[in-house]
Amino acid sequence: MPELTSAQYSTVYNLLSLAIASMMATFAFFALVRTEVSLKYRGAVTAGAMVVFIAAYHYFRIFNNWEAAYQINAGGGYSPTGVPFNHAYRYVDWMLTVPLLVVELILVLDLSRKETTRLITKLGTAAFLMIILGYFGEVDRTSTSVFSPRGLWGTLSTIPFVYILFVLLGEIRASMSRSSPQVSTLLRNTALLTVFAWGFYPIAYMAPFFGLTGAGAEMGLQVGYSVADIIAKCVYGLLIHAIAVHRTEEEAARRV
Ligand SMILES: *C/C=C(C)/C=C/C=C(C)/C=C/C1=C(C)CCCC1(C)C
Repeated sequence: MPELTSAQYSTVYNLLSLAIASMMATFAFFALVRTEVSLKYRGAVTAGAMVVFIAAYHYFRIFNNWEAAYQINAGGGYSPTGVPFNHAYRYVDWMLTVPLLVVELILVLDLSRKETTRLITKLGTAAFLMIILGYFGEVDRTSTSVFSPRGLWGTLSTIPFVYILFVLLGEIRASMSRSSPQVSTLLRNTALLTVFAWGFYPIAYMAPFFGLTGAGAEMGLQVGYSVADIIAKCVYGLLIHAIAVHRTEEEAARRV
C-alpha cells in the first residue's frame, strides 16, 4: 500500500462512507415501497433490495479495512500499518450483486416465464464468470504489462462482459418496441446507465497498464469504484423500480 496524503486518505474515507449511506437508504426505500408494484414485478424490486443490502455489508467491511490499513504519521500524512487492504471484498460483492443486477433488469422486460428463466440462467452465469475471471487477474497487483496474468485474465473476463451487454441491449431494444413511451424512455436510460457505469470497471482494472500506480492511482480506484457502485446499484435500482411502477399501473389500467 502506498503512503497517502491526508487529502487522499480522507477522500476515500468519505466516499466509502457515502457509499454505505447510499446503499442503506436505497435498501430502506425498496423495503418500504416493495408492495406498490404488482406481484409480477415484485421480484425485480426484491432483487434490487438484496443488491444494495449485500453492498452495504461489504462497504462496512471495506470501510473498516481502510481505517485499519492506514495510520496518521508525524508529517500529517497516512502510512500503511501493515494490515493488508483486502481487495477480495469488492470481488465477492460483485460475484453476488452483478448476477442479481442482471436478474433485476430481466424481470422488468415483460418476457414470458420461459424466456425469463432462459435469460437469467444464461446471463447470470456469464456475469458470475466475468467476475471470477477478473478476480484471478486482480490478485496480480504488480504487473504493468498487458502481457501478464493480469492482462490475460482481464481479456478473458471481457468476453462474458461483451456478451452480457450485447444480449441485454438487444433484449432492452425489443422490450422498448413493445412498451409505452414512458417505459421505453426509462428502459433506454437504464441501458445507457448500464453501459457507462459498467464500462468504468474494466477501464479502472487497466490503470496499471497505463502506468497509473501509487498513491494517486489507489485513491482514484477507490473513489471511482465507490461512485460507479452507487450509480450501478442505487440509481440503476431506482430506474428499475420506476419501470416496475409504470408497468404495474399500465397493466392495471388495461384491465378495467
Ligand atoms: C455493483 C458492481 C458492478 C456493477 C460491477 C461490475 C463489474 C464489471 C463490469 C467488471 C468487469 C471486468 C472486466 C470486463 C474485465 C476486467 C475485470 C473486471 C472484473 C473489472
